[in-house]
Amino acid sequence: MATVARAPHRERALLVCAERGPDYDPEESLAEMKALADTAGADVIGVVRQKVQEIHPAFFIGKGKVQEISIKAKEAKADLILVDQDLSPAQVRNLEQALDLRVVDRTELILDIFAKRARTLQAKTQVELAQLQYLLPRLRRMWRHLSRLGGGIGTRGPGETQLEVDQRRAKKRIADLLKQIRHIQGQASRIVRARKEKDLFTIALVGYTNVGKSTLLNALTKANAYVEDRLFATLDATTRILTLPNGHKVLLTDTIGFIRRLPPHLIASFHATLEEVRTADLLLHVADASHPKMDHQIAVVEETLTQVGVTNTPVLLVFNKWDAIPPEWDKEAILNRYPGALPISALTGQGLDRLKDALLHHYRHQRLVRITAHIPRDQPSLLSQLYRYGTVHQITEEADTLKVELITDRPTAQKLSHQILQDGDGTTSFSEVSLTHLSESSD
Ligand SMILES: Nc1nc2c(ncn2[C@@H]2O[C@H](COP(=O)(O)OP(=O)(O)OP(=O)(O)O)[C@@H](O)[C@H]2O)c(=O)[nH]1
Ligand SMILES: [Mg+2]
Repeated sequence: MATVARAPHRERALLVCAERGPDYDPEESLAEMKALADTAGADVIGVVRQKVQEIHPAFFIGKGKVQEISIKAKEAKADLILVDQDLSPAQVRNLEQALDLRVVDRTELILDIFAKRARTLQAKTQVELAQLQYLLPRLRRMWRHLSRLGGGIGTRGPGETQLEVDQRRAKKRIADLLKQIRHIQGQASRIVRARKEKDLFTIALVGYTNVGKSTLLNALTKANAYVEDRLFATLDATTRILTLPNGHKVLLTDTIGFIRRLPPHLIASFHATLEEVRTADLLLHVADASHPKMDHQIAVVEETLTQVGVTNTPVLLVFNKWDAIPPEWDKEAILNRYPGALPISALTGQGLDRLKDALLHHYRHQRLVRITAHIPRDQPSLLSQLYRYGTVHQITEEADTLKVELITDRPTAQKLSHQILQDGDGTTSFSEVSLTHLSESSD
């Protein structure tokens, strides 16, 4: 009874692992479902496994297995059945009827966690939408349960009317939520536009859930983001100012973590929150190096980024939790597999200075430009302006002009080219401003 003693209100779940497809990894699925169940507030008190060669249309798993689950569930006094696959509404309904217990599939479990964890209005609205969209085709199942408790009325009659009422209500609510989400999306887009206008450099933390993104945000910016050793601790976007080693200020955003097979409804309704990821100048991909499935998790994050609509954004990969790698693992081999990735520990601070240098490098690479301005020798005011606007790299005297090479960021360069054109005496004051990406060797 240890699990009950731990927290009396926790639910007892019997987990059904349906092994299906060439990519199915029993160990990974078991660990993931246990973590998801734990986060949702349930303890896995038993596991039933089945290899599913052919999906049974009515039950997903084989019909004979349903009997076994039923016996085991009674023995173990399970409150509900968790299935590590996504089931159709009919399959859930059939299983529930056969087992006389609640059946929750993987998507519903994730949605439940999101609902439980949502704190802000935006996150709550987004989760509710995803949940309702998921629920709509399943309403019949919910109503059937009620009808059964009420004496097993057939599919026609007042029950059907109630179902129609419920469906209408759900549809109306979905429409309202969509309206609210459009409003949220508008706000998110305005914030991003304002940032773009100011040309603020934004870095977005991305990664699998529970890899330490929020811990890293806190470590780098002294923020106070919520950290927990459970899945999906973060469901909003938190943005903080990060000061780079040269004193430059950029924005660092922490947001929702990814998981394999993230329900599409969630991706769609979290569009506004993921706007931060889509519009970032740089992605800081945080991986958990102490996780046995790190390679797989990295691949899932890359896939999800594509799904979310992120293309062509530069990515810097870091191996977090470097402190927690088991001593027998070959650290060199991990680093060799991902050239350019940095080992860090958000917890101990190891490698964070190198990370900041790497971020600065990326910032410079993307944002700093070299300007070459030819200014007349008799216009010293222009020269002093150049000094004010950036780092003067080199001044070369030419026939009538001074050739000044200056390094600065792009918005300043644009302002400057304007200024030189305005302040100069027309024809001779300004002959060239060329902006080129600063190459790696020159910073
Ligand atoms: N050993 C070790 N643990 C870490 C490190 N960084 C984070 N953790 C732990 O990992 C757990 C998850 O950290 P979070 O920062 O909440 O992870 P997250 O990526 O923001 O997770 P979600 O928001 O749930 O996606 C916490 O228990 C942290 O204390 C690290 O460098 N080393
Ligand atoms: Mg987090």
